[in-house]
Amino acid sequence: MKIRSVEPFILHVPVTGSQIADSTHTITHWGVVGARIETEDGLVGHGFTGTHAHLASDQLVTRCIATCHAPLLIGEDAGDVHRLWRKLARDPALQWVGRAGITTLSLAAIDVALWDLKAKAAGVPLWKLLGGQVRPKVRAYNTDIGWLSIADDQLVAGARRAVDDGFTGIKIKVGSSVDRDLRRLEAVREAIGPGVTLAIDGNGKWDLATCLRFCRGAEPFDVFWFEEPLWYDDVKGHAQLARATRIPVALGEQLYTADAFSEFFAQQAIHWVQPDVTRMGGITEVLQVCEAAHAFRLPVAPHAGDMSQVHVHLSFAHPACEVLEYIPWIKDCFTEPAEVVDGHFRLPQQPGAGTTPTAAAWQTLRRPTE
Ligand code: 0YR
Ligand code: MG
Repeated sequence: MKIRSVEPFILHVPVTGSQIADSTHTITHWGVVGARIETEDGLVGHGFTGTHAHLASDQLVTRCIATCHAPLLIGEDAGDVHRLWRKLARDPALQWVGRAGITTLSLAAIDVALWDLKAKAAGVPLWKLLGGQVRPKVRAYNTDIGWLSIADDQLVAGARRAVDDGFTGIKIKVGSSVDRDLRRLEAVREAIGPGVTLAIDGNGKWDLATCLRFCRGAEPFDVFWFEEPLWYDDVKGHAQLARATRIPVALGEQLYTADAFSEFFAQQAIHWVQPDVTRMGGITEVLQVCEAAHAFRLPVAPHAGDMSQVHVHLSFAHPACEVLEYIPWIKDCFTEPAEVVDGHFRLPQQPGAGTTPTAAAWQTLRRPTE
């Protein structure tokens, strides 16, 4: 399993409709920015991070893959995932310029590619390597019906449609104005009835005072969790909010390290743990967060920066993973799409991590890496 080459790639994939918005971003495409690693015996692995498809910033990641991380990998045994993770994550030159950020996204792509290779070499889907199937089903919740850019009547119609399609959980975005968001929350709860879990996501927009006011109004609508109510890194603020409201607090999609999660655990500032293999140092580091969460008896709901191609393997295999986000934008770019049937993800069958692009996606969606 000697590594012969590490090549970066960028795919830009359109979102549903022409664009979507949450409280902090409006986007037209999802960026699949990654590494293709080939071994001397001809095995190929793919891993990627998820971006908002801005070519110039995506190219910072591909540059890191090609010129900083690739040279550390050539000639190494791809099977030594943990050793290579440390070699890259603790490289003195890179650590000095970025212990988090672009270097982590690059590391994420490479780590996932190494796990993809490992599973392919063993001839098994990744979930088998991660300990085997721990639960019969992985419940999906639908985020794609809940964007802030969707008008009120369409939001309600979409929520109903998702429930008719078999989803038992949905998530809607908040963070526009307290009045508008409460009105939308109430309308959606009324449309879907009491039996469907309804989460909300603020994407870090509001301050504590606004969150407190919003939560007082939202509590009657049985909110499953309030995700990223406050600025991503604000441990103290989330701890205060968690004490002040009955609504559980969820976060983690913007945290780069296991250390960052530890701080939220220690301060009781989090109820739902949402690590992302595309944001942290890949599967290797997300496993560490899942183990820590499990030890604290906190449930994990991985964030879909990978649009659940990789996280579905983790969710079938790790006992802490309770529910998984569904956004269908990029699934058809892969040879085994993360499909949901009757509100649950299908168990992956193909060897690997679910990251192998189709020939069609590879030909039509690629953008220049430099
Ligand atoms: C768009 N999921 C999220 C998208 C999504 C974001 O900005 O990146 O809404 O990743 O918060 O839970
Ligand atoms: Mg979110």
